[in-house]
Amino acid sequence: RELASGGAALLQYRNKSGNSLEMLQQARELRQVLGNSVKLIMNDRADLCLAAGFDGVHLGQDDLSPADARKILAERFWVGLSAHNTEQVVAGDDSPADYIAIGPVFSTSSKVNPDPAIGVEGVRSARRFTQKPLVAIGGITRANCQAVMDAGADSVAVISDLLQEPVS
Ligand code: TZP
Ligand code: MG
Repeated sequence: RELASGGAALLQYRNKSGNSLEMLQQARELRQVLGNSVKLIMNDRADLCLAAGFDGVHLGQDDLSPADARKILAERFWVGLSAHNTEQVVAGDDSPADYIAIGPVFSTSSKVNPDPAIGVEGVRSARRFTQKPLVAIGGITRANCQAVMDAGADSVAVISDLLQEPVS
């Protein structure tokens, strides 16, 4: 997959307050505006991934399991999984998830009730437990991402650093 070879730009649509209808409308708009230039990942919801014509779903620990999401989504869809500690990385490694997101690495204000920050050492530790593509998330910035990649992440997921100061 492109993620493993470092080729793909992914954009996740994340909406923690909208209802299903609002989410679907916004997701379809994103697809329309962006075309096929970027892989679009739906947060939490396999059903909305399909309905919006997205490329994959990102699952949290309280969402459908990767195995159950796979019952809904054919092989061509990407299924990502969030993990917050070693146990969850090990379980994710044993699941049909295509990639594992580990974090929060640093403190974050983009998530309500985040798990404890695992630091760069947490990324290094997660790397030992999976060969799946590992995405680091939580407080990642353009300034600290190199250290995170050096610890073994294959890529990083960023919200606030890009929203506060978008790439021009
Ligand atoms: N999961 C763990 S941290 C996080 C999510 C969704 C938010 C990351 O946002 P930011 O602003 O890049 O810290
Ligand atoms: Mg989620």
